Amino acid sequence: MNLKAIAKCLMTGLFSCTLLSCSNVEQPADSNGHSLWFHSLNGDEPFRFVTEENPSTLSILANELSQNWKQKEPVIVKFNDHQKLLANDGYTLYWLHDTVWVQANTPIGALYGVYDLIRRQETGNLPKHVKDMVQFTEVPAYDYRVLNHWDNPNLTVERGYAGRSLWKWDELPGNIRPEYEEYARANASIGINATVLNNVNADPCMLTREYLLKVKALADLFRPYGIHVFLSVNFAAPKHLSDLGTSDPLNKNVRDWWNAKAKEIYSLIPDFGGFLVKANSEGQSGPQDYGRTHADGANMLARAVAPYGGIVMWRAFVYAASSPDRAKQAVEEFMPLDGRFDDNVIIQIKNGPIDFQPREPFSPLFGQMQKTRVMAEMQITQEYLGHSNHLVFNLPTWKECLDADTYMHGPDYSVYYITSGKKPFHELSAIAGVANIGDSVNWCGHHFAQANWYAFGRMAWNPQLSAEQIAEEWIKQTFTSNKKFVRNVKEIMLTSRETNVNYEMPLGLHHTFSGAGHYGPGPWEGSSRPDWSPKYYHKAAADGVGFDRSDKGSNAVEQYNEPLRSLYNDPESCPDELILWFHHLPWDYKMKSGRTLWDELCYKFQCGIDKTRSYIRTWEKMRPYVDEKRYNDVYVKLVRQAKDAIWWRDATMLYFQTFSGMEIPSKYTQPQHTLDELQKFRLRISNYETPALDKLPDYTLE
Ligand code: BDP
Repeated sequence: MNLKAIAKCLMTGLFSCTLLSCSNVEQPADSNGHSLWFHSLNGDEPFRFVTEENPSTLSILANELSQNWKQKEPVIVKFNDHQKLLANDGYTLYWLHDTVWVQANTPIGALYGVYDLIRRQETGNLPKHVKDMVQFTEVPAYDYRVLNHWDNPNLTVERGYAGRSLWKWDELPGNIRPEYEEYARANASIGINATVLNNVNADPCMLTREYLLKVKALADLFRPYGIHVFLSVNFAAPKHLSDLGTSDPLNKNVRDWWNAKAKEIYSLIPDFGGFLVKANSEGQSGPQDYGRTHADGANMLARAVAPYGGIVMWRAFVYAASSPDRAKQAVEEFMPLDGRFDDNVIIQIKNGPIDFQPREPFSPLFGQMQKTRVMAEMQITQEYLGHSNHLVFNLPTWKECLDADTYMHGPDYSVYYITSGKKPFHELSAIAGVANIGDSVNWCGHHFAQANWYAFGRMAWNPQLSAEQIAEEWIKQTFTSNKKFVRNVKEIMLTSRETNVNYEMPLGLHHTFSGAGHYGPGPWEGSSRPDWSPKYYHKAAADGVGFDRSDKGSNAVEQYNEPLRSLYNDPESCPDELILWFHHLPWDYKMKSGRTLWDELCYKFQCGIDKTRSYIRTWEKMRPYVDEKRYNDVYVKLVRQAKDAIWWRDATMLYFQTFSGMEIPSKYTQPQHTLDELQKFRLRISNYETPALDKLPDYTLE
């Protein structure tokens, strides 16, 4: 019965009819969220994997079809080596003579095609009337679509908020948990084809024989799902694991050590992907310890893996304590080395110049390196976005970076264009996401955090898919295709990123986090290292707020190509959402809206607060369509998110008030705690914990 009919029943007094129709809504069975986006296929029933000892990609494919293809048309899989278009894991699906054909060059391409078919079926996107031939061809945008796990051998996960590490190093290689294969299947279903198993702050032990055998066990399991295993390596490994006493990349013995290590790895794992390296950053060792450059270090490792087809992903996340503007450092350190990296080195650059903030401009390094392969690193785990307590669908942040035009040689040089292999020197392309996966039953801590894993994979396959399409696919497969549910939940997801920016750091503010776990606000905090303190970033003072990166300040704008340089340089033309990133402005500065900067900040925070409350109300209406368990899990976290939104506003604006002397307008939610109370509050969590909901400042939601 539709709404109009219900209204008519009410008007004509047929009330019992309405009640009857409501009680007919069947409550879905409880779910713990373990089945991810396969939920619509068989609820929480465990998937039956191929029982053979070493299943091949083709047996996995056949198994998926036999368990999940529910249509009457048969599916035929066809291989055709001559289809150049289909290189790199691509496939074609077509419907002809009441038969569905999956055409690919390789078994893994065909498996991707089968997952696509099943996705179309589950999201209601199969062609309806197949009179003429219908055809879809899909080729991934990036060669390597990589998850970076920041997992440690002691089972903690740096910035991981979903329990402990999925990899039970202490049990491997003997004990193979079912989750390992579930993980591989989930990744394959969204096109992810590479995984870096361990933390970029790498423990040298990962390269010992003992650990390599554990890594091999996982690689063997992942192989038929098309997933290449990589390792993060500690640059000082030769010094730690041998008696060489040095890790100097120009030392012959050190180079021999790495060559021998690569040979050993490839003898165990022939399709090993290569190395990810964090060097000379945040205390990690690197070539600069020996007076050498990033290129010297990267090329040494690249030459060790080159004979086997391996690659090196070398991170550009570098900064020194002494830097007057940390945002400038990657360009300063890497630009002089442009063109000096070997062909199998790719520089891995975080989306923004600082560190995965709710909003940053794209890293200017993308628009500068012209003779070096570059890739983007996104953060899936919500280090700065309320951990696994907040619902934040972060795909819009990543797309904002990929869609940004760098103007490298004039217009139409987006980050996507530059990184996806469109340029001649760029045959090698990759994109990475820092994983949000742990051993918690629902994999990611928050049921909606699964959407970020899903979205990263789908975007890495095709960055041109809209956030709306990806969100909708995920909702339908994870919950239900009920129209009302899809429409409402999609609205929450698609607005959640901007909401998060508004309640945490609007108008280009950044890093106002408390150092304790990067969860709550701490704008008043200082630090032994200035660039680790919020004060360094917001620069709030009597004369105003914001970091002056214009040509009158640190001149970081200079690292952007025109017309961006001029656009960002002038507060009149700088987009509002980045204005305090690039400018230090008086509290009464007149914004484009006509409001003063102070009022605009109050307004933006209030938008964030209001929106988090609206999510609670929307979710309450979704109750009939979602199982009790997931409904409640999400509900309590939405409530906490709304409270945290007020906490963020109170902490930031009450602290800024000590400089501005201005009031929070009475039409807005008024603070419930004093600045003093908030400053006394201490959150004690490590960098691999998310705070318990009842350990956070108390707030009342009216
Ligand atoms: C920062 C994290 C830190 C990581 C570092 C990195 O706070 O834990 O080690 O990035 O990316 O976001 O290396």
